[in-house]
Parts: sequence; C-alpha cells; structure tokens
Amino acid sequence: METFKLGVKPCCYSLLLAVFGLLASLTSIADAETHYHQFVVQPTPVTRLCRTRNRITVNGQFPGPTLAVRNGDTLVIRVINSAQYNVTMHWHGIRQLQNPWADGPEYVTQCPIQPGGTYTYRFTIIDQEGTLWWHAHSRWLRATVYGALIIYPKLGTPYPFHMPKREVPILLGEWWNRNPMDVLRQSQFTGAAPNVSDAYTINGQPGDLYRCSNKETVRIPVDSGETILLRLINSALNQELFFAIANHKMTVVAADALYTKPFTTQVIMIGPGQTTDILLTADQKPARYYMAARAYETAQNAAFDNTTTTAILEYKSACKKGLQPSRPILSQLPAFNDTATATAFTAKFRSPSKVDVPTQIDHNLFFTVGFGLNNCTRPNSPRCQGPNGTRFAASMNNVSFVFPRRTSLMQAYYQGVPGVFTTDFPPVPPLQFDYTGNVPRGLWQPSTGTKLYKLKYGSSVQIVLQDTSIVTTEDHPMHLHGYHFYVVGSGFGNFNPQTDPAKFNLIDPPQRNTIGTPPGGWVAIRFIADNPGIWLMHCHLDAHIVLGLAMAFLVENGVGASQSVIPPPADLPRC
Ligand SMILES: *[C@@H]1O[C@H](CO)[C@@H](O)[C@H](O)[C@H]1NC(C)=O
Ligand SMILES: *[C@@H]1O[C@H](CO)[C@@H](O)[C@H](O)[C@H]1NC(C)=O
Ligand SMILES: *[C@@H]1O[C@H](CO)[C@@H](O)[C@H](O)[C@H]1NC(C)=O
Ligand SMILES: *[C@@H]1O[C@H](CO)[C@@H](O)[C@H](O)[C@H]1NC(C)=O
Ligand SMILES: *[C@@H]1O[C@H](CO)[C@@H](O)[C@H](O)[C@H]1NC(C)=O
Ligand SMILES: *[C@@H]1O[C@H](CO)[C@@H](O)[C@H](O)[C@H]1NC(C)=O
Ligand SMILES: *[C@@H]1O[C@H](CO)[C@@H](O)[C@H](O)[C@H]1NC(C)=O
Ligand SMILES: [Cu+2]
Repeated sequence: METFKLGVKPCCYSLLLAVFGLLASLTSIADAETHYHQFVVQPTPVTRLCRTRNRITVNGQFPGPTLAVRNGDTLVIRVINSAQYNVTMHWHGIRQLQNPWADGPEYVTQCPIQPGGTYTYRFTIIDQEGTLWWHAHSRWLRATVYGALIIYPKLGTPYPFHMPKREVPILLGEWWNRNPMDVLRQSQFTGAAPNVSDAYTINGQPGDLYRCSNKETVRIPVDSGETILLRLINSALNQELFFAIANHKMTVVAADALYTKPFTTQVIMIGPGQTTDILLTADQKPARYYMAARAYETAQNAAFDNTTTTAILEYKSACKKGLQPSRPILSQLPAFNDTATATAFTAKFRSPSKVDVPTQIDHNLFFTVGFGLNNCTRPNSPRCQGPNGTRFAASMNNVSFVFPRRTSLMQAYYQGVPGVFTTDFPPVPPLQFDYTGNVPRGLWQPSTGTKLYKLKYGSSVQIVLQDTSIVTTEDHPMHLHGYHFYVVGSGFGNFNPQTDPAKFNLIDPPQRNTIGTPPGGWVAIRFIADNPGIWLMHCHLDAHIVLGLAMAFLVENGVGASQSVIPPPADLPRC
C-alpha cells in the first residue's frame, strides 16, 4: 500500500499515457485530510477515431482526474462551469449522510450550475472504502465528464486481501463521433431511440480494434508472477458490458466499494454505475494479452454498439528483446445476448461474512420498471419517430418521472415551496397485470408525475424491482442515491410473493448501490432509511432516465440534529 505509482518503464511502446495520467494523483496520503480540488468544466479538443472534436471535460482531462482519498477524509471540490451547458456533479456511491446538498442530480438535490457559475461540493467519507467514481448528473454530459474516486482504508487498516503493489483504474466508457448532447437532443425531438455510440473506451481510448486508435491503446505492464488490482468502473452511458482478459482468470474482491467474498471468474458483467475490484495474477506465458469489453445487450430488436474496446496487458519480459511486439492474444467474450453467463456471474456475489439484513420490513414495496410508448395525435409527425408513429417513454409503477424545472426537489422541500412534487408515489403498481407476459397494448402508455415516496427515518424497506415486457424486457441497472442496499434475491418471470421470499439470502447477501433487473425478471433489495433527504432512484442507462425511468424517496428527519439534513451551503445554485 506504500506505492500507488506505476513505477515502471513501459516496454513495447514509448508511453503509457492514459495510465500515467490517471494515476498522477495517487501519491501517498496522510490520515483524515481535507482535499481541495478545482474542477473546471470546459470544452476541450479531444481526438478519437481520426477526428478532433470539442468535448466537455474536467480540467481538460478525459477521463477526468482521479480523486484518491482515505476513509474519514473530507473533499472540497470547487466546480467552475466554463462550458455552455448547465452542469452538476455526482459522487457516485458516496452516502452523503445528512448532506443531500452534495449529491448532485440536477433538479433533485440542487439546481444546475449555470454557465459561468460555480458551486463547491463539500463532503466527508464516512465508513466507506473501495472504488467509486464521480460524474456529471446533468442530461448526457457524463459521456465525457467522469473520473475515478478511490477511497483507501484509514491509515493502519489493512485490506481484507493481500494488497498488490500495483493497481490500475480501468474506466469503461462510450464514445460518440457526434456531440452526445446533440444525440440526446435529436432523440428527444423525434421520440425515437437515441443513436448508438461509435466506440467503447478503456481509460478514454477505444483501442487498436478501431481505426486510428492503435498508438494510444492503453497498456498495462506486469511482471511475471505478480498480482495487480484492477479497479473496474462502468462509466458507459447506455450499455452493460462484458469484460475479460485473454487466458487469465480474475478474482473479484469488491463491488461498488463494498467487499465481497472473493471468487474467480473468466468474465465480468458490469452495468453502468457499477464498479468491480479484481485481483489479477500474471501467471501465464510472458506475452501480450488483450483485456476487452463489449456489449451485454438484453433489449429485443434494439440497435446497439456492437464494437469491442481493448487495452493490452503486457508482460515486461515479453517485450525486452527489442523486437516488434507480437499481436496480443484475443480475449473470449460471451455473445451479446448471453444472459445465462451474466446471471451466473451476478449470482456469485456474497458479502464476506454474515451481515445484518433487516428482517422486520416496514415498507414492502413492489415497483415495476420498464418502457412505454406514448401515442401521438399526428403519428406521421417528425416528433413521433418511435415504433409505429409513437414516442418512447419509461416508468416505474407506471409513473414516468418528470424532473421539476422551477427549483430542485430538495430546495422545494427545505424551503416549503408548494406544488413542486407530491408524495403519492404508489407502493405497488396501480394495476396488476402479467408483467412479463403479453401486456395488452392499451396499458403501454404510462402516466406522468413528480411523485416521491415518503419514508420515516430509520424505517426498513424492501423493494422488489420487477422488469416489464412492455415494448421489450431489459436489464435495467437501477441506482439508489444516498444508500447502499442488500440484494436479497432475484429471478426470472413475475415475482411470486408467496414462494420467492423463502429463497431470499438473508445471511450473506452482497451490498451494492446499483443492481440490474434481470431481463424479464425481478430483483429484491433491502435497506434501512437512515439517511434523511431526497434521494433519486433511477435506471443508470442515461437513455432511460431521460424517458422517466426514475422516482425519488423523501426520507424524513429523525430526532435531533444527528438525524436531520444539515442546512444548505450558501452557494447552492438557484434556478
Ligand atoms: C443519428 O443517426 C442517423 C442515421 O444514421 C443520422 O442521420 C443522424 O444524423 C444521427 N444524428 C446524430 C445526432 O448523431
Ligand atoms: C456483432 O459483430 C460480430 C462480429 O464483429 C458479428 O459476428 C455479430 O453477428 C454482430 N452481432 C450483431 C447483433 O450485430
Ligand atoms: C442470441 O442472438 C443470436 C443471433 O444473433 C441468436 O441466434 C441466439 O439464439 C440468441 N441467443 C439467446 C440466448 O437469445
Ligand atoms: C407496429 O405495427 C406493426 C404492424 O401493425 C406490428 O406488427 C408491430 O407489432 C407494431 N410495433 C409496435 C412496437 O407496436
Ligand atoms: C395507443 O395506440 C395503440 C395502437 O393504435 C392502441 O392499441 C392503444 O390503446 C393506444 N393507447 C392509448 C392509451 O390510447
Ligand atoms: C398507466 O396509466 C395510464 C394513464 O392513467 C393508463 O392508461 C395505463 O393503462 C396504465 N398502465 C399500467 C400498466 O398501469
Ligand atoms: C439551465 O438551468 C436554468 C436554471 O434551472 C434553466 O432556467 C435553464 O433553462 C437551463 N438551461 C438549459 C439549456 O437547460
Ligand atoms: Cu433502464
């Protein structure tokens, strides 16, 4: 744990640009520090796939700077918006206890930082360690505005596994040749699905299976026999991904900054928003091996980006001879629709030991999650380019979430501004139907609203998230802000409240902050509502959140200051 730097000479090529850039800030860190950072959100020329285009970045870096802190540290990040778009910043997976003001989703916990504006996010890491990340939470800006957020244990606290000397953040991303904000704008105009990306990326680089990307392919040097830690983050906008390393097994030790019982695997499935920490031992013949990622796509008949991004795991001894580097060995990745592999992988996650799962449930919630289609009065209009002259929609419990514009939910709540939201989000679907069967077309059009579900401080909550087959079934990576939760069960088809709870794992279920609904199935989660504030729950595919696949919890204050939301900072942006 002493050295976080890649103190290595690259072998086959001259520079390890991307890896060095990412690890630049990972120098040794003292105990309980306050870290001051300035994030300038600005247009920056970025060259990918043969063309240079302006993209919104933080401090001109893509991916953005890595934040490296310790459990117990405080972060003070002054965000200066020098871009032409509204922006907010989210610290994905940080619990932000009593402090929704630092959470970031626009119009939920704050108004956006407008062009020319600034806002300083202040928060303390309380009892969390592992791999998280930060990203813009404003329309589709996070396509290029994201970075790793690594939390080391407090000084003197060991990892529950042998700490490798070398560790590498691996940020999976998605790249559009067109400005992602224009891709979003076009789909919001037409009502059709947004154009798919042109490439996936590893640490910002597509890799050498794409044109013009050969020289910049990310390289990770290893010594034969050593074990390194990969901190894998899916920062792609809209795509779950399979990830594998040719000829190498991986040992998963944590996910979403929560330790897991270690298990080995040949392939990882990771949804947007999720992180996975992997131990990798260089125990193969010295050579060059691809690490690669490509789509896990569950929607039926949907267009998706069918390309493969690569980086190269390079045994140093394989490169010493000064010869032309050999072509890397290709990784085996599952087929794009291999739900069996994805499901088997997700089922392997366990907490390291017995955990304290809530068993007395105060709120037994059942939320349908899925698509819808809105009919048009003029189906031939350019604004109705969805299937058969409709517009795509999405909802939870048939409510397509409408984000307020006048103010944020949290500001309205704190200041008692009426008329911004209601607290009647339904605990169960307003209509029972065969959720994963042949749903009658008349039920496909959701209602709209800004509905919250109210929870008393300290109450225990179970949510069954049930995918629907309206338009298509799909794996929706559902993210809850302000919390992590136990994943106690999952299955295919309709959840059966009589028989399925008996199969729940109440001993050592994994904890996560983002979990996918199996396509045409359900997943059950539990948590204690011990963090007051308004917390968004949404699909982490940004193509879906903008269709309304979201809702929010209003967790009331408990007793006294230690169970209440702190006052908002003076510089909180106003709408
Ligand atoms: C989306 O794709 C269509 C079809 O390829 C193309 O005509 C259109 O210009 C694209 N729009 C954007 C914003 O990428
Ligand atoms: C994806 O690409 C591979 C080859 O790169 C091809 O074999 C496969 O059919 C494609 N799948 C889809 C769904 O387009
Ligand atoms: C996956 O898609 C291919 C077509 O690309 C199809 O032949 C195959 O049956 C599908 N597999 C599953 C499990 O749906
Ligand atoms: C669109 O219309 C065609 C022909 O009526 C029908 O077969 C298809 O299922 C419809 N698609 C949707 C998504 O409604
Ligand atoms: C939308 O249009 C479809 C196909 O024309 C129809 O079956 C359905 O009932 C309509 N839905 C509503 C809510 O009007
Ligand atoms: C959703 O609400 C709309 C509007 O009230 C209704 O037409 C539709 O049938 C509902 N669908 C479901 C699945 O509840
Ligand atoms: C930016 O935010 C302000 C304040 O909420 C809002 O009035 C404005 O419309 C937003 N601009 C865009 C382009 O969304
Ligand atoms: Cu989704």
